[in-house]
Amino acid sequence: MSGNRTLTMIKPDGVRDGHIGAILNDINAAGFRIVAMKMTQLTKAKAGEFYAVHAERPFYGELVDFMSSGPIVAAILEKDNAVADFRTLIGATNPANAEPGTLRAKYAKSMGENAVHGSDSDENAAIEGAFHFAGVEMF
Ligand code: 3AN
Repeated sequence: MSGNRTLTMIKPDGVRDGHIGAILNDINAAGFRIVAMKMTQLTKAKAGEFYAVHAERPFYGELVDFMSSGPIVAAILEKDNAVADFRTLIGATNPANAEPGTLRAKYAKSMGENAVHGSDSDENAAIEGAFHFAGVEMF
C-alpha cells in the first residue's frame, strides 16, 4: 500500500449500535475513497495478533475480548495524507476528549468501546491492510 492509505475497522460496538451506514457516510463525506471493505468477525487469536503491540498493557485482555465479541467492518481508505487525516476524523481514543463532530464523539461510548479504529502510521497501515485483505480484494 502507498502512503495515501489507512486501515479502519468499525468495531463491534459501532456495528451493534447500527452505525455502519452513518460512519461510512461520514468517511465518504470527508473525502476518503473505499479501496477494500468486508464485514467479518475476529477470533480471539486474530484480535490478539492485531493488537499484539498492546500485549503488555493492562487493558489487553479486555480489548481482545471486546474486539472478538461481534462482527466488525474492516476497510482500506485512500486519500492524500490518509493516516493523519483519518486520525483527525475519528478523534481522541477517549470519546470524552474527542472533538465535537469526530466519529468517536458521535458514535463511541467509552475508551474501550470507541467505535472506530484508524492506523497510527503508514507502516502500520500497510501491515494492518495486509492483515485483513489479499491483494485481489483491494481496488
Ligand atoms: P487508538 O485506537 O486511538 O490509536 P491506542 O492505539 O492507544 O488508541 O489503543 C488501541 C485500542 O485499545 C483503543 N482503540 C481502545 O479500544 C483500547 N484502549 C486504549 N486505551 C485503553 C484503556 N485505557 N482502557 C481500555 N481500552 C483501551
